[in-house]
Amino acid sequence: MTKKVYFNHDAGIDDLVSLFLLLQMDEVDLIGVSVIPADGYLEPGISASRKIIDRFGHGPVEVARSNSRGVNPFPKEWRMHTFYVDALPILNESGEVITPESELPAHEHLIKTVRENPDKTTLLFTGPLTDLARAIEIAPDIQEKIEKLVWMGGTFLEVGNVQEPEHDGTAEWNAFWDPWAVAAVWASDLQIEMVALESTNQVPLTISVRNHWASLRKFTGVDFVGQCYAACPPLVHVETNSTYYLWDVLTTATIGKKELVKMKEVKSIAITEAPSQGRTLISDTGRPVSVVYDVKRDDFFAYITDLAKLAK
Ligand code: AGV
Ligand code: CA
Repeated sequence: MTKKVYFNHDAGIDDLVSLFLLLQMDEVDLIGVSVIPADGYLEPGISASRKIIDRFGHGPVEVARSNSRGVNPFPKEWRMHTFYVDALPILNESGEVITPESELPAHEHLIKTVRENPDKTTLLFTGPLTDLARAIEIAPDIQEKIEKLVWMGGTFLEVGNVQEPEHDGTAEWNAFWDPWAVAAVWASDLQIEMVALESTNQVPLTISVRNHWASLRKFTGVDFVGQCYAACPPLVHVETNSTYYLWDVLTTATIGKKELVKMKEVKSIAITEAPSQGRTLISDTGRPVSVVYDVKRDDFFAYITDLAKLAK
């Protein structure tokens, strides 16, 4: 049976690669996409999403534009990546864009799509949770029609990936962009599966991964993935906060193939106050979330590379 999936992403490289991979999964029926301008820019994010669906999709999917804005902006250098993907020749070869943009803002588009789906919807979020928090605030009824939320975000490690003045470094960026949205979703009845930094630390983008994709570039889809990731520089001598992991792609892969990861249930709270804004913390007083704590690394890379090979 196919899963009905709604995808909200924030237009980073791995968000856009995730969209491409979702479109190749037999077991996934993608019923809607929306873009939030967090770790990317909105205009090229909408445009690149529509072109990826045109080029690599198998039917109509609407793309909606978020009007949500975060409290802690992402670095501009990272956000610029959206423009590089949108400008890739393979996405511009046809010279036209067919996939429609919704007239609704993302959170309303999410509500409408979930309500109109006769089945339950799986939500995939690979950026901040703002649009979901707003959707359930104005339409709490949709929760009953949501199978689960699969989210790339948060960490239970002591050290996250936010290195900013006035922050203690305990948060992950998607949570830090809008800490109140995390708290609102934590307060909901939704079932939550979280791919946290402890999960993605096992899948860094190494030179050997890049070279493997390069060796397979005769496959259009594998070449596309390699071209996308070429927009972020390979840093080999230092592990900095700009080292790239396959954060969102791992999260997306768990939807197509659950066996790639091991999950455990913990209880968690979401912190909104400085200096730990956006921290997700294990606590007996918290709400249950399933977190990925182990990845079959080789199987994961084989799975996504095989999916990319399928693309025509
Ligand atoms: O914190 C991980 C999230 C993921 O959704 N993003 C990137 C992924 O899309 C933020 C981020 C952390 N470090 C980054 C990020 C970096 N070095 N470059 C770009 N984005
Ligand atoms: Ca992202």
